Amino acid sequence: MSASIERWVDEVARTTHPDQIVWCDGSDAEIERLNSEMVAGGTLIHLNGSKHPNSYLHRSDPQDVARTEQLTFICSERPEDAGPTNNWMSPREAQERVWPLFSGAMKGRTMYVVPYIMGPATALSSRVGVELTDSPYVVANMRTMTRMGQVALDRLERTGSDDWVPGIHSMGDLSPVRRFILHFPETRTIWSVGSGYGGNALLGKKCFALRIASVMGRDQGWMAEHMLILELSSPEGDVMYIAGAFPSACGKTNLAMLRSPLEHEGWRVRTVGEDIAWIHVGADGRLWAINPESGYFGVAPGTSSKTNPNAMASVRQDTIFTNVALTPEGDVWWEGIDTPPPSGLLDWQGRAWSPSLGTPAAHPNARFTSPATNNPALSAQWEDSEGVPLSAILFGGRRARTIPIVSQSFSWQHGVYMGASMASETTAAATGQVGVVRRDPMAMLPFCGYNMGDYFGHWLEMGANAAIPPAVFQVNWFRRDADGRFLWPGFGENLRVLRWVRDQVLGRNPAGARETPIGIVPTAQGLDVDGLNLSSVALNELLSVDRGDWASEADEQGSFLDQFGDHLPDELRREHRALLDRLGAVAASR
Ligand code: GTP
Ligand code: SPV
Ligand code: MN
Repeated sequence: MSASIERWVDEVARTTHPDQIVWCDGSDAEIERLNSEMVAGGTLIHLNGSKHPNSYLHRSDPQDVARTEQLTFICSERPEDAGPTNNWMSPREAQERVWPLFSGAMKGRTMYVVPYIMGPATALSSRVGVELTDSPYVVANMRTMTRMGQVALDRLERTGSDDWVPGIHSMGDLSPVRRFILHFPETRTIWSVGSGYGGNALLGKKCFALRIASVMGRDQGWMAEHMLILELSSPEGDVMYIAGAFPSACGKTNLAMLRSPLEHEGWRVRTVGEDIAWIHVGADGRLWAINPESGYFGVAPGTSSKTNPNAMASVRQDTIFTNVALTPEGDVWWEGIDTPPPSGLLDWQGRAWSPSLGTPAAHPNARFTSPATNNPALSAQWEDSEGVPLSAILFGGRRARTIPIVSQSFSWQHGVYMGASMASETTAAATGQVGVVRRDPMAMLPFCGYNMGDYFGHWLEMGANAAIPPAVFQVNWFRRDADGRFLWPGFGENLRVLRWVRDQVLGRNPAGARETPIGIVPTAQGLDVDGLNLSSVALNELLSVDRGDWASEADEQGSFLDQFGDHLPDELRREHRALLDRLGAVAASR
């Protein structure tokens, strides 16, 4: 056992005063014991084993159901290193204001020592973390989401490395007034207090694998991204890997698990990852991606056997459901699942519920935690040590107007501009107003551990270092008609867009694509919409690039990027000017 870990555990225990300390080994016996303790203590409900074997329901504190971005800080020495889009707190203020919240915080509780690996156990690019937590629910989730326990200590021992990321987590008193999620990029340390919710408390996920890892990637020449990774196979036998950065609750899990409507023809989609990608330049000059996680912490509402059959199969067993509704038979229910709500339902807070209440039965950010190995569409390559080579990167978001269903960038540089300037409507994955359009560069606004201006520079550099960078696209499944209805069926039918992307990558689309001021967009014939019952008006709308909408869009992009000042790479300023020029050229030609 690593002496440095033991020393740190002792030191933290001297502040937090747990009743006992338990080192987690990740064994079956251990999780069975933890689960029965939580059931006995009332924090887990055992679900009906004939509906969901080995599965549980957890109800959060009603004030603790989503990430709290306003309470999330980057604690670099200099505010400039956090940049204008992050909350900043000096390490000294953190010590004075936040560290005291850990004092005695674990009295009457157990402190679990949770060693874990982000990435496959033997991959060179994997990294080890250790989370100290007083929440057994966090331990149970970390066991599914990461390679957890003895396997992580073994990796340190085998590699002779003492390089691990420390994270301290306490539920505290769960008051949002005393809740802080702090990241120290210089010491690569994480402190989280006052929340038990996923992204705030499962420190391997957003805190390490994105915020701290993005800093490591900047320093070491790789990238940590909020991206799905999927494998697309065609009837011709070629296989292509595509990554996609969409903001929280904007469709990564669903695209990564897409069930192809044309499976019988040989069009297949398989999942490599559904939330996070770590990306390296390969010896062959391509970008290679691994999924550092081993489970899915997915959005429940909207998930059904129609929209995402692979997710429904994945959550059939070995799953922790959080903040869904409970049926009298001990089954789970949420809005958008296959069946109408049964009577006698208890809502996500355990209160009697009926449709007449007009409130959702499941919390809109209710989640499932399932092992990746439950996914019937898991790629055979999902834990390859080298990762998979990316042919394309998609940037996506929720936009009711303006953004066409798909467009391709003219170059890597223009693709970085597309990512840096993208926006999306806010969702229930974070507390605050839902449905407000905000800029969310590369879907990383809440997850970049350093100045995003420098982050854009890192993207440009990664493309320059790759002889064959992926093609870059922007997609939007969420455009609406005048009555507010989605114009595009989405889900499985997104395969049609993936096929257009593949054709573009293979250079086979001469008649199916046209240049517009914002990028290369399908022609009306270019996108296969056979059998969709899509009116030509709807199709035109999906493919349209409206000059007026884009004039204000480009303006907003410009003022957003301006805030990065000297940190904004000149290349992006040039791309912005080039976009304005192209839009102006359209204006002049009409
Ligand atoms: P995080 O886990 O928060 O990072 O989210 P995610 O990007 O993985 O989002 P997810 O796939 O879980 O989708 C979030 C919500 O969007 C769910 O309610 C889905 O049903 C819905 N959704 C996903 N894909 C589509 C689509 O193609 N069309 C429509 N209309 N809705 C979609
Ligand atoms: C997200 O909000 O992007 C998620 C869920 O994937 S959480 O782990 O809570 O961040
Ligand atoms: Mn996410």
